[in-house]
Parts: sequence; C-alpha cells; structure tokens
Amino acid sequence: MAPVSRGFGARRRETNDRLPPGQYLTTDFPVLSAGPTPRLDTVEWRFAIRDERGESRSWTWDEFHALPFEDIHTDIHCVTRWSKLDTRWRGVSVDTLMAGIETDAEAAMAHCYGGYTTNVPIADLLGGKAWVVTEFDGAPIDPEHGGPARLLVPHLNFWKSAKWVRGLSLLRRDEPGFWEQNGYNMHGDPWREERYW
Ligand SMILES: Nc1nc2c(c(=O)[nH]1)N[C@H]1C(S)=C(S)[C@@H](COP(=O)(O)O)O[C@H]1N2
Ligand SMILES: [Mo]
Repeated sequence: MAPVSRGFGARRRETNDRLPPGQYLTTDFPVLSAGPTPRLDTVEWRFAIRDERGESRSWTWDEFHALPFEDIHTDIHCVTRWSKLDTRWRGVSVDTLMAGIETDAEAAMAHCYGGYTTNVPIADLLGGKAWVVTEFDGAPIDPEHGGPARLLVPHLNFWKSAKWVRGLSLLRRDEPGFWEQNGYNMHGDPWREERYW
C-alpha cells in the first residue's frame, strides 16, 4: 500500500483517459505539412467567410484583432497517432466569426494560403468547438505550425486544424478537402478512430 505508487497509478490512469485509442503521448510538437511553409505578411493577411449563396465577409489582421479573443487549453490528436496534452492557444471562436451569418450549410471547407483544404461539418465548428488562433503558448504561432493564423478544431484529428487558414466557404453539402480526397475520414473523430475511409 505504498502511497507513492498509488498516486503514480492514479495520475497514469488520468492521462490514459485522455488518450484516444491507438494514440501515444508526445511532449514535443511535430510539424506535419503537405508542402512548403508560406511566409505571410499580416498586412496582406485576410480571413474571409463565404456563405453558400456566395456572399462573403472578411477581416484584415487589425479587424480580426478587434474581435473578442479566448484562451483555449486543450489536447490535440494527430492521425499519425501522436497526441499532445495541455496545449494553450489564443484566438477567436468560429461562433464569433459566424455571428450574423445566416446559413443552412452542412459543412465548411477551410481554405489556406498555400492551397491546403479540409472540410469540417458546421456542427463541429460551432458551439465553442473551433477557433481561428494566432497564439500558441503565449507567443505568435510559428510559421511551421500555421502562423500567423490557423484553424483549431481540437476535438477532431489535427489535419482538420488548417494551418495558414485564409477562410471558410460554407457548403450546402459536405465535400472532401485535400486529405479527405486522399483517403482520410470526412469527420475525423479521434475517439471513434475515424482515421481513413
Ligand atoms: N495548410 C495546411 N494545414 C495543415 C496541414 C498542411 O499540410 N497544410 N497538415 C495538417 C495535418 S495532417 C496535421 S497533423 C496538422 C499538423 O500541425 P502541426 O504541423 O502544427 O503539428 O496540421 C494540419 N493542417
Ligand atoms: Mo496529420
């Protein structure tokens, strides 16, 4: 009945409860990019949402920073099986960005500087589940990790968290993005092991 090993066991269970099936923990932050890292000037940066009727609204860097920012403390899970616990981000919730946009869309396509795309159901973007983030660990996000801004949808596998995001286009019907056309799951819930088709 050594209290030390009881405590250790309890902590391990707690951590394991946060690890989806088939995932392992990592403490570093791997970089996974399908192409080169775009170098973006925030003066030129825009973020736009286009609804399914083709109407759009967009924010400059300064306009974006006039929106309410939130601190996000979350675990992230990559389909290549690493999970990282307790990551800290800062950004604007998609709820805030979508406020005032009337839509019946089923899904959104995230578009990125550099050409990457990924599709996410609207239900997974609203309700405090997704953000456009500009800070990681109290500093601007490194370009390799998606700076100046990336989408963060931490309850889905990390390929849905589009780096260098430049906008969302709202889709009446869900469509596959870059990895989804190449065999990745349309939804990507790590807890259901939604990895590939
Ligand atoms: N624009 C863009 N976003 C992207 C990717 C990419 O190649 N391009 N890779 C995705 C994948 S597969 C993963 S696992 C995460 C990796 O993010 P990280 O490099 O910050 O770890 O970004 C996702 N977002
Ligand atoms: Mo990934």
